[in-house]
Amino acid sequence: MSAKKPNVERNVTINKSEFKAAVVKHLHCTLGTDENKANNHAWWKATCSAMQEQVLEGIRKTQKTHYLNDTRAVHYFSAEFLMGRLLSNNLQNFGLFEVANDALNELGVSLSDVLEEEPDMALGNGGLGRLAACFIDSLATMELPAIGYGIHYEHGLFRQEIQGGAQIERPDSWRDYGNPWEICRPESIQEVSLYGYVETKYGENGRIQKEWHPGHIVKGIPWDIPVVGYGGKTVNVLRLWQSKSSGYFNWDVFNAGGYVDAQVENVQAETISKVLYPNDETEAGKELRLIQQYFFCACSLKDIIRRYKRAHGDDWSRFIDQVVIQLNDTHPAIAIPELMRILVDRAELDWDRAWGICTKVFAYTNHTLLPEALEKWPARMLEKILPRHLEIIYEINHRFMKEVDKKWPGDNAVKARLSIIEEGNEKMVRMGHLSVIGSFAVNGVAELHSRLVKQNLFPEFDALWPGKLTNVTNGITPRRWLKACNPALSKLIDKKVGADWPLDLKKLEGLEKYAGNKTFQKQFMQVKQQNKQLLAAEIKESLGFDVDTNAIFDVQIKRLHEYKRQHLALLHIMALYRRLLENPDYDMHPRVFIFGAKAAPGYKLAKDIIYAINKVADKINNDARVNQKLKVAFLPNYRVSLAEKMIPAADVSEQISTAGKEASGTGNMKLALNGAVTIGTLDGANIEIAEEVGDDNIFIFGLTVDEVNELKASGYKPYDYYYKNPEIKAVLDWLETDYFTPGKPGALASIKQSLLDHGDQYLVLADYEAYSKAQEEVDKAYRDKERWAKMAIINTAKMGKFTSDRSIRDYVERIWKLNACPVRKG
Ligand code: GPU
Repeated sequence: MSAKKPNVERNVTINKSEFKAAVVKHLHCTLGTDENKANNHAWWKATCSAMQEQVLEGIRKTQKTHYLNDTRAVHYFSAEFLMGRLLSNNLQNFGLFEVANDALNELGVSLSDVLEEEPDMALGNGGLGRLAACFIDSLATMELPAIGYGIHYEHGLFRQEIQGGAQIERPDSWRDYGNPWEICRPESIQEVSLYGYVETKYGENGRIQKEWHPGHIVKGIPWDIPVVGYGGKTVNVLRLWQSKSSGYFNWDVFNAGGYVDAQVENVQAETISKVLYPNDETEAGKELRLIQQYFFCACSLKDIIRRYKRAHGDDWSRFIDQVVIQLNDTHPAIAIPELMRILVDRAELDWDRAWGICTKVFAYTNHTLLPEALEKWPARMLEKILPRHLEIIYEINHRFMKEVDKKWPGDNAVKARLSIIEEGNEKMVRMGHLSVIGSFAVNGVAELHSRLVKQNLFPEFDALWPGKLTNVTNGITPRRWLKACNPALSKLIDKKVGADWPLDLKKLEGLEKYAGNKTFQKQFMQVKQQNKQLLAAEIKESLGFDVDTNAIFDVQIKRLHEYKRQHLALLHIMALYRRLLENPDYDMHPRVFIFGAKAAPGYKLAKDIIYAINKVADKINNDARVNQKLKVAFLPNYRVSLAEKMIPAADVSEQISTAGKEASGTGNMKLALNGAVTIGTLDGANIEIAEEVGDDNIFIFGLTVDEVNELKASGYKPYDYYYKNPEIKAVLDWLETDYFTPGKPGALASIKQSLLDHGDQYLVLADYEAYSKAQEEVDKAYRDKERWAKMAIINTAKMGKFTSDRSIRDYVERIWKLNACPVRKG
């Protein structure tokens, strides 16, 4: 094996016949079935169990090594981890993919069919959750001591069905038939308090003591998901907490004959980890969500402290050397007052010492500037659920306000802006402010975004603590997002630059010298063609129609949000349709527009946009006048495993958010890595992608951040564009007819309304013409086969910067100060 993969030293050696024997053993002894009866699902489970033998050995060795070396570790706190499927990834990372493939083959089973049996582990909404998954992959690959902490949601992100064009949400049940990867750790159960009141006591030395008398106690049960690094040496874990009632029965009620009533408390406790909130970049202010956040933070902190005390007893002096906690957005910000509570109320450290520890342990990543996504909790809600934490937050704020007064004496306006507490009708606690104040480092996720965080979101914090606010540009794991999802391209790359690019993505630059080479161009585009055929088959199976694989595959995949502007793409599609109807000879290369997007269930306009895309698609796909040149495919239930099929097949990557709104984007990186050319705005990481590939290899259009601000300041009037541009007028008016929704005129009118009467917040109409022109450039470029092949190759070649290994290296060197801890055999 090591001869085939020279640069990856592996810790696992198991051959085909041993793998076969292990699979059969698990089929018999774990699943109680046999080769003749087993269906693909059983084969999947047996294969996972065979892998899990290797995985558990890896976890044991890793944990022992970390313990013996008493390592400093990063603790990645995130309410979301969007892991997707694990079997193929674990096989790849252990270097056992071919072994498993051959072993199953000999058993008369197809590995690719077996892989399709695995439900996605969708414990996240979108980019933020997938970033967490890429980061823990990189951490394990780079042999860094790390643990992910999150929530063991029983139901992950909803499954999307499309009925009559509209999104319907169905519950996701990733563990309905058991999950072979997770390991329950009852020995590490924690208890978490909620509600109740705070008692103030006076100690002997006059010291004020606070005691929280909770009203409820719930149990947190840890489930460990293995995180296998590439090479199979380090296997870290993702520890997810499941909530349970602390006493299975309330015996008093039970004995009084209230058996059924006693269950109510159980149900309430178990509700905490029941379901993932499906909102992306909006805050609901729901009590249950705050409880979820506190629940997993409190469990995780107890877990960290238990581990620390095992090595260091009650000596807190080394805590900051051993522990760093990264807060993935503000969702886990409540961990800051929780650690203060533990240190001050429980460990009885004085406030300043406790605060000194806290502010050396936490670091915070901001993922958005959208005001509706910046978390704020009503002080009254905090007081009810976490009364002691609210007191601690007030104390943190009180001391912070004194610091502000030193810097800006008597300036009440600056105090109001910087205060953790927002005064108003209802007092609110600003979790972003708490996070900045309680952390030693704060980062945005792309250069532009981080600059805007400093300039617009937290300008005074930047002045107060120069250097605290910084940038770490996001990244993606090339193991999942190229090697595993695009085996044909991976093999072609191996031949040109060697096989170690998954660990050193800059090696892809070695492809650049072949970008103009006709033979290589042909090979590269042949791989693309193959991948397009696979996606075409998926479209046929899922939607029932054929698409021409010679057409441009133009892909927009991401959560549905107005700022991401799927409706800009839609208006352009309608315009192309109209141009083709008006002029059947309208000169364009055939194109298939392919979408994947879930809308938050309560986000009306987002759902309307999905409906409109599907209705327009129906009409176009069935209109023989145009459907040789134009097709639209909305693939339902967009998720990680579907992304893995769409991304390798994309020619064009749509990254068309309003400048300043997309913090980074990571789909942009995945698509470019797989040889798609971006059409995009100067937003988020698009800017850095453009820097890498060069202006000739990307289609940039539209307003810049400065131009957006100027236009808004000068009073943006969307009606001007409507009256000035007849195409805009025609397509917007078209939405109001019943052309796309026979018998239901006006069914698509809300989109027009939002763009005209509600002010077009995201400047869709202002950018329309530039977008439409850029699309003509795309069309022209694609028709020049050599030019396009060269562009596509350069995109792949220049994505080295965007490996999540580089992001993690940035965090490690500039923020976490961690050392790798190699795990060896034995
Ligand atoms: N992001 Br806040 C989410 O996916 N969900 C959220 O609730 C928030 C941010 C995304 C950003 O929109 C995207 O630009 C970024 O690439 C990603 O987080 C990871 O940083």
